[in-house]
Amino acid sequence: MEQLRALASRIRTARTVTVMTGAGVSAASGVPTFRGPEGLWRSFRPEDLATPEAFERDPALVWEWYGWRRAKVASCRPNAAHDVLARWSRDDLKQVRIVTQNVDDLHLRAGTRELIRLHGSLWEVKCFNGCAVGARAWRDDRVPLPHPVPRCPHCGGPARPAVVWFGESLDESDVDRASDAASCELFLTVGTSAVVYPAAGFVRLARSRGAFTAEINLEPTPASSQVSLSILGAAEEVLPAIDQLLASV
Ligand code: BV8
Repeated sequence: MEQLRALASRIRTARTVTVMTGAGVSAASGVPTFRGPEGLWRSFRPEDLATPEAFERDPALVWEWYGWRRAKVASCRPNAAHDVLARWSRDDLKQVRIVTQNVDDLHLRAGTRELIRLHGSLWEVKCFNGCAVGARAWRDDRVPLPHPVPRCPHCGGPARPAVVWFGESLDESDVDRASDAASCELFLTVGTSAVVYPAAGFVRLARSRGAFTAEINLEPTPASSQVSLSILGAAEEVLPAIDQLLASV
């Protein structure tokens, strides 16, 4: 409880707060995490399927995996962790920015303002060949999608999920916005194993710019030794508890 009070008082006094989230924030909604036991699909690790090479090899298999994840997320709802962060992001007295690695858009469904999505969205699609018009992602919420491999409506080539695959660079404007957000008084990382880069590098960047850094995670991570305060716990319990403390004074 002492740690929660310490973090709550830091949040209370900070004018600029940035929260970086990972799959752990959506776990309580029923969305499988990446490295948790339920992260495996069939026998594939995410890193095996979330690559341009895997799509080249077998686009139908990759789309089957993304179809499975879309159906799963469509049956889920934002949880208390998403709701608290969404409310903080709408607080006009404080600049709270949410940066996420998640592609499930549950932060958006919870009403988060100005969400910075580092790795794209399961609900957006773009042209695999990157044709002139199709390179710009479009939204497609249909579950299931009508074809095993959707086509680009502009060039007729295969369409792909508009997510950032391993070995692909992130969108420059998202990285710039996330870097700006790392200039803050308090940087909080929640529900991430902190192993995927460049996302895992932002806590160190924030610290190097003088931010007080903190972590909320079910288990220790490589970030635990980098932050000033590491709280072991479930996001859907710890965030509402901190929110209560903030409201109580
Ligand atoms: C790139 C979209 C330029 C797709 C994703 C430097 C060092 C080492 C490697 C690299 C490096 N730089 C680049 C690399 C390569 C690579 C990388 O980082 N590899 C890792 C595996 C070592 N990075 C890239 O390829 C990036 N691109 O760098 O481009 C370049 C290119 C080539 C070479 C050099 C440079 C692109 C990375 C983005 C990939 N796309 N997602 C899709 O979703 O299909 S990443 C994906 O995995 C997620 O978006 C997320 O980022 C990551 C999963 O991590 P988490 O979200 O943290 O989830 P995880 O399951 O791991 O952990 C959950 C945690 O929550 C656990 O700790 C658990 O205990 C906790 N938890 C569970 N329940 C709860 C909880 N906590 C609280 N409450 C709970 N209830």
